[in-house]
Parts: sequence; structure tokens; C-alpha cells
Amino acid sequence: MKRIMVTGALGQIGSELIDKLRETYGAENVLATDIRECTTQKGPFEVLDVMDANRMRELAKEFKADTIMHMAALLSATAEAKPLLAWNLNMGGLVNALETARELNMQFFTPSSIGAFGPSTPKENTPQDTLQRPTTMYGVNKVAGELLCDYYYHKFGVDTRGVRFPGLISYVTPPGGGTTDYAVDIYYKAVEEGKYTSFIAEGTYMDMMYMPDALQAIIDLMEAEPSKLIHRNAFNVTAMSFEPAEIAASIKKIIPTFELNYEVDPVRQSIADSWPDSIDATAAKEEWGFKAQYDLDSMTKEMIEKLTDRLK
Ligand code: AKB
Repeated sequence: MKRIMVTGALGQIGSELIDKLRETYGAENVLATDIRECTTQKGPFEVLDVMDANRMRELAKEFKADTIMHMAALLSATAEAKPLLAWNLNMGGLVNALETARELNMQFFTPSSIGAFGPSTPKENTPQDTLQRPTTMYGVNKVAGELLCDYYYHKFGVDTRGVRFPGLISYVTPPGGGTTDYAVDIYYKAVEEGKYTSFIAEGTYMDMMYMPDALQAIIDLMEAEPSKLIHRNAFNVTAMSFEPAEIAASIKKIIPTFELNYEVDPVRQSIADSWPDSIDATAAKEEWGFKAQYDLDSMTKEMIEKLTDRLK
């Protein structure tokens, strides 16, 4: 049975990932850590600032963890607002987590992102291996992170694995500071107010995925037979690509009076414009059987049902 330590466990992905890991591997085998205190955990929890390399290593050692899932990071819009902080935290935290994995011989996962691509990357059906010259600090962090994870694999034999996540949509923990966050906010506002003002312009396509598919992808990749992996850091994964009017049309099938307006945020719009419209996940499908269960309409149905139960 795996013994997994998760950083950033109270974040958008981390908070659902720890529940899924605890269901899969047993609550006692998953150590959740975060910079914030939490008193409502259903398993082991420790406060950890990922910049504190010694504490990270000591916690992993005490817990006898054999896997680290490093989720703590600043997202694209926050990183653009605070570039130096993003460099220090995103890269510093990653190096500490990789060093912990190297010293303790642990398997390693960290997410990359569609943000690892830039304006010179082919926009449609973006290949697994292609030009990566991002123009955002987040993108610079993600490309550097992918290379560093590959370096730790080749140089030190650390079993590093990663995916390039698209925008992730969930009704559990809201994201913060991302460019794709509009595609989560829209569901909350649809249920609460019946209307939404999008900070992303009409016609802007980005890849997206429903959180249950993202969590399953992490588990499937980490369980994959290593000899099958030609790529490691990081695999393109996606479930759908849409623009704001298309998500609004999907919502209108359930809430016919829903209204969408636009008030574009130039910073987040320029980040979105630098990212692909749709990426190609063939390598992930072929090398470890990646498959998404949800499309736009099935995700919309579940998001609206769950948020209606919670918010009304
Ligand atoms: C963001 O918008 O910053 C993230 C991402 C796509 O990596 N959701």
C-alpha cells in the first residue's frame, strides 16, 4: 500500500485529492500538509510551508512516505501580479519536494499546466512535444518545473511523473488566482444569481476538465507501469475545449433564463490568449490509458445539481 504525503492539501486540487487518495489507499496512509492549519481533516494532517525543506523532509521521513504529491503553487493570474513571489514559491517549493523525493527514494507527482505553452505554440490540437516559450511567470515556472522533474528522473532516478492540467472545474473548493477560474465562477453565479459577467472574452477557447477526471488521471498515471512511459513530465490531458458562450449555452439547457455578459480583464485575457485553444492528449491515452468520463453537458448537469443542493 502506498504512503503518500500531499503538499498544498487545502488548495483547489489538493482538498479533493486527499479525499480520493484516502478512499483509495486508506485514510491512515495519506498525510495532508498545508501552510494553513485545518481542524476538520479525516486523516493525518501537518502544517507545512513548502519553503521549509527540513520540515518537509522530516515529515516525510516520520510518516514513512513513499510518494510525494506536490500540489502547493500560485496560479497564473496571481503569479502575474506577484512574479518574484511566484518564482520563489513555485520553484523553491518544487526543488524542496524533489530533493525530499531524491533523499528518501520516493515516487513523485506534480502538476504542470496548459500554461506551460505560449503564443508561438501551435494553438489547435497542441502536440505533446512542441514549442514551449510561455510569456507568463506561471508558464516559465511550469516549463522549468517540467524540465527539472525530467532532470531528477534522468540524473538521480527519481520516479517523477506529471500532467499538464487544463482548467479544472469543481463544486467543492473554489480555485483562486487562475485564468480558467471563470469556468468555475460561472456555475456558482448561475445558481446564485441566474447571470454571470465573464472576465474572459467571447470566442476565447481553453481546455478544461471536471475534477473527478483530473483526480482519476493522477491516480492512473502514478499506478502506470513505468516501462510504458515514454514521456513523464508532463503529459497533455484534457476533456473538452470551450469558450464562454458555449458553457453558457450548456447552462441554459438547465437554467433557460441564464444570462452571460462580458467585462474583460486585460491581464487574464492576455494570459488566455497566449495559451492553446485545444491540446492533444494522445500520448497520455497511449502510454497509461488516460480517459475522461465527463463532457461539457454531463459536467454542467452535475455542477448545477450539486451547487443547487449546497447553495440554495
Ligand atoms: C490557471 O488558470 O492558472 C490554472 C491552470 C490552467 O493552470 N487553472
